[in-house]
Amino acid sequence: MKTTITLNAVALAVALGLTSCGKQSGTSQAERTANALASYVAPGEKDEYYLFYSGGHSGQVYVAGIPSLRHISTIPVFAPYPATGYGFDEESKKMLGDFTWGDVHHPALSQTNSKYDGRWLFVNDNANNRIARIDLRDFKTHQILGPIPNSIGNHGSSFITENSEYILCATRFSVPLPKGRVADPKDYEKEFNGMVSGIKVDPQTGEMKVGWQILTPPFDWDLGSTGKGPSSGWAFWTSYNTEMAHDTLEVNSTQKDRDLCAIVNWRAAEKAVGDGKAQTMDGVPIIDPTTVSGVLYFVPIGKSPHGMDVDPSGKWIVAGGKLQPATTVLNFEKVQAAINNKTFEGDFRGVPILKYEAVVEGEVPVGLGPLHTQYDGKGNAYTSMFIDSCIVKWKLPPWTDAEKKDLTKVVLDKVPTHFSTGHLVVAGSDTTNPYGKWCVAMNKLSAGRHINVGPAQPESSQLIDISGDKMKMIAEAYTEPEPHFAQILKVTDVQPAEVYPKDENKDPNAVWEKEQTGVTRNGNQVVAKLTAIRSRFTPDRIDAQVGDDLTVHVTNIEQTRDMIHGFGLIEHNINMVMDPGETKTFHIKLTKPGVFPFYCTNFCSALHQEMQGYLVVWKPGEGPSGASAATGAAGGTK
Ligand code: RUQ
Ligand code: CUA
Repeated sequence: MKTTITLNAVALAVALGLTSCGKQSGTSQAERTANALASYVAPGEKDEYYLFYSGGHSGQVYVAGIPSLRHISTIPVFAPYPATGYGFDEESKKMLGDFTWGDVHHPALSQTNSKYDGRWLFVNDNANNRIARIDLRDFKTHQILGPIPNSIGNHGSSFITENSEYILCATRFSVPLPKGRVADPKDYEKEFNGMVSGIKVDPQTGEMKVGWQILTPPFDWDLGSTGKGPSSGWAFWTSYNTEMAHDTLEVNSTQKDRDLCAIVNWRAAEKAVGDGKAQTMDGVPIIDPTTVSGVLYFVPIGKSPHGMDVDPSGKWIVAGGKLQPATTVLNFEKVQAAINNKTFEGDFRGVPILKYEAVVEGEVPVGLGPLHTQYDGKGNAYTSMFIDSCIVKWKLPPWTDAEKKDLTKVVLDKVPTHFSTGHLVVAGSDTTNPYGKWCVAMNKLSAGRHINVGPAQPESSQLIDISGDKMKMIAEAYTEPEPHFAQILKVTDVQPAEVYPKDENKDPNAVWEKEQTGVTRNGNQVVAKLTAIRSRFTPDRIDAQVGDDLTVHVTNIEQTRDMIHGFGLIEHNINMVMDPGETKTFHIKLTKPGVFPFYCTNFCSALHQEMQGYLVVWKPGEGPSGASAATGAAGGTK
């Protein structure tokens, strides 16, 4: 009951736009000018950083520049995206499988020695239990792994280990396992389980596969992060349903003052599997922590915590208690000592619970609704406040005795945000060497701070300069639904390709010369191989018949940057887009007779409009037939 009142008060505060962080600053003319210049990137100049932010249930990843906050590019991941032809050619269709959407939450840049190595970006799909890998060589999705077996609600993910050995994931939901087994939700505690998954990443190629899993009680695992330095080999997750409620979670999962968070020794998990201590479920080695010790520990954290973020030194782990006006700081050295000395306060289903007082450094009174914490590498932490709508800067330990006695003293600064900040990101926070300088607040509500676009409002991102003692709100931009976490990468730390070099195109159906192009028939299999270059397709005519299986391979033989061609086929729901040097393929069954123009969908030259051709679908038995006739029908292009 008490909780309901609290939550209603929270909702009211949000609705009224009340914040306790003080008045909006930065409005004097001099400040406006300074802020404008700080984020201004003049025409022809470039941003200094990439901001990769999750697109939530749009299923995509968006790329913006910092400091301009301009949207630069969309990377389609879990949903078709006609603008780049994603989800129309055979390869991307196969990656998407049966799904046309996903729910992207937490992007993770690949790391070597706990620093970004500029190779890959991994993102999770909360909805369909998948992980995708974007290659930063071409900013495209190259693998979608999943649905992951024995995993439901892949939200506590994708957390990358210090040398990209694993993507670690924890389940938001619990179900009877293996998937497909049915039990009554009333028997939740007995029949349902959650899971922590270690997704193994190939160090050379980035190719992912499911490594192992750790069975957990049916808590709802929330956000987490991975260790480094002293906490190397460990990972941490909060949970918000230690009550193991299965209905009316708003009330029933907020009963306890502290929830059990998970401390996972992933190196020990890897070793346990190597030592044959796992049992297989749905093809995956599963570790049961009630019988395999040293893999999983619990620690109580108040109250309904959300983020759990390891600082750049690897020593401090900060959890944000959604319903407690404080962040909890764990000291990993104390965690290690508590494990070694068995300083436990009992166990839950055989998993030791670390004694709270033995591992906690302090609770910092940051304000209402602390969610996520980021770091600048200079001893400061920045916490997003969902209810107070602000970012709070505070000082990490070590603290003086006076500070320890009164931790309000370590709260250094607050800057209001608009409104209801979810995630925030500080450039490089999850590495040992944050770039610092910039923080981006990702706000859930923009509440009409923009020109009116009807009842649905965009989310907002706000750029905050954190280079000085006081944070400075610099700029604001609006984003597609719905940004969760983001990563910031220095532009000079990645080297994307400008074209696909011809000699690296290994597609067996790539064609580069006119003589290699054409249309061939084998039974009812018709194969067309086309080149695309400003401003023509060769051949520009494909003859086939109703009932044929048509496969079309198009190679963009340009080797000039940004010379992109599309292949849109009228009334067949096909739009492929080929970058310079790229070959793409689509396959369709021809079901209706007619003459169907195809055309280049990506503006490429003054004669782009002329870049077109015809697919002639004859009735069965009509038109040119047989291989030679079909080839000949390429009509003068040979
Ligand atoms: S969660 S607003 Cu999906 Cu990242 Cu914290
Ligand atoms: Cu090719 Cu437009």
